[in-house]
This record gives sequence, structure tokens and C-alpha cells, in this order.
Amino acid sequence: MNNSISKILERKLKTNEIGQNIIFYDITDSTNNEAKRHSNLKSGTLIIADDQTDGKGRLGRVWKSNSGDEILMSLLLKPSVSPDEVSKITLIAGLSVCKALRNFGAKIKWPNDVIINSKKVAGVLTEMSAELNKINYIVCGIGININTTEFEEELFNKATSLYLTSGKKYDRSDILEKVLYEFESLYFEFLENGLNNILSEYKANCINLGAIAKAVFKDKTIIGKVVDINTDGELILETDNGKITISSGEVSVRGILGYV
Ligand code: BT5
Repeated sequence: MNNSISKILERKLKTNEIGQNIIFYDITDSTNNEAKRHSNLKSGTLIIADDQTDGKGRLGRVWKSNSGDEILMSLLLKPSVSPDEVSKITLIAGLSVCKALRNFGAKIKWPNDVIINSKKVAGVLTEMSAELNKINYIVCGIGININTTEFEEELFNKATSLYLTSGKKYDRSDILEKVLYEFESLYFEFLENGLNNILSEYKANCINLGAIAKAVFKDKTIIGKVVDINTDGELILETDNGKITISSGEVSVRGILGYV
């Protein structure tokens, strides 16, 4: 992607607010950091980069990229919602990517992974700046592996790209346009009605639902059956000791035998 991506994308965009202002970098530390540095800009601003030197996952983890093969993007958002609503933006972003990649058979692994053929093709990292009960801004970062031809050993068994699943290369601006379109409609629906009207679609695309899962916390692991996701976007796990409710902040959810 070179700076012409912004021009190409601008022509393709079917959104009203999301992505209407685009900032492009050949390389930056992290588009999420870049969005924070541009937090004075208007809501819906899109930061994209060809590569990151310090790509971030959740809980201090690293997001890997190969220059020019992925979509590395962050949206700056300034909704009037309370800080405890912010984790729901992660679910919306995951569902947007899943819908944009529906032709590839993409599914969601709660809360933030998009999966094709049991491997991760995309991830979402949502961050915010807030005061007591007021949000200053949210940064919703999304990484999608598009034309990546190979992954290093550590990711070999759990990561995939659109190229690796289909054998074809894609114009990243086409995929990006679809993601922004899906995101905008879900985001405005969320601002009106919360997750109420979104949840059934999220659940229909969620591979954890009904599966036995391991919820890995900092200090413990809990195994149970995923029986529901509630309107707060939390996972309900049925364990030997009854049902527990898990919010996305401090947990990784894994399949009982492997990553999914
Ligand atoms: C995520 O974290 O999945 C959030 C990823 C968000 C990345 C975007 S890129 C644009 C924006 N700017 C940033 O700096 N970040 C956002 P988490 O659930 O913690 O998953 C991280 C884990 O996924 C790592 O520990 C690896 O195991 C794996 N991983 C790393 N790079 C990957 C990749 N390119 N594809 C698939 N899996 C990857």
C-alpha cells in the first residue's frame, strides 16, 4: 500500500463518517499509538500503515506484520458512551471483519479474533482514554492478514491470511472498504441500541458458543462450556461449580485441545 491507498480508498468508500478522514504511514510504531497522537482529530478518522515496528496485541502481546501484506488500521472514535461500554466496540469490530470476510468462511472467536479454517486471520485491540465516567476517545485497532505468504514458526500453526486460505492475492483497499462499511452500520446501531440488535448475528458467527473452552486468567484457568454471550458482551461459561460470567479485559479463551 502506498499513499495512493488513501486516494483509492476515498473513491471506494461508502461510509458517511467512518474513514472519511484518512492518515497513511509507510511505517510507524503502531497505528493505535498514532491514533492517540492524533486524538484531536474528528471521530471516524482512520489511521493506516504499511508496517509497524511495535504492533500491539492485547495484554502486552505483540502483533506481527510483513511490510505491505496486511491491513494495519486504527479508528479514532468519540462516542458519548460510558467507559464500561468500550469493550463492546471490540465485539463490533470483530463482527465487522467477520462480515467483510464472509466469502472466506470467517468466524469470530470471542472476543476479538477472526478465524478462518481454525486459524487467526485478524485481531482487534481497543484502547481508550477516559475520565471517571466520560470517554475522551477510543482507538479501535484492527490487523488483518491479507497477502501474507508465510508466518514464522511461532505463528505457523495458528495464523493465516486470505492468500494462504484461497491462493489468491487481494487489493487491500477493497477489503478495507468492506470492513469500514460493515463497521459503520454496526457502530451506529450500537450507539442507538447497544448490542441488543447485534448480538444474535455475533452469536451466529461465534465459534466458541456451545464449545468447551479454557478461560486463561493471569492467575488461574477455568474450563467450562460456553453457553451464552450476554448483552454486555460477556461470555457465560458453565463450569462444574456453576455458571460464571467473563468480561473480555483480562482473559484469553482457548479451545480445550488447541487455539480454537
Ligand atoms: C490481538 O491481540 O489480536 C489484537 C491485534 C491488533 C493488531 C492491530 S494492527 C493495527 C493496530 N495497531 C496495533 O499496534 N495493534 C492493532 P491478541 O488477542 O492479544 O493476540 C495477539 C496474539 O496473536 C500474539 O500473541 C500471537 O500469538 C498472535 N499473532 C501475532 N501476530 C499475528 C498475526 N499477524 N496474525 C495472526 N496472529 C498473530
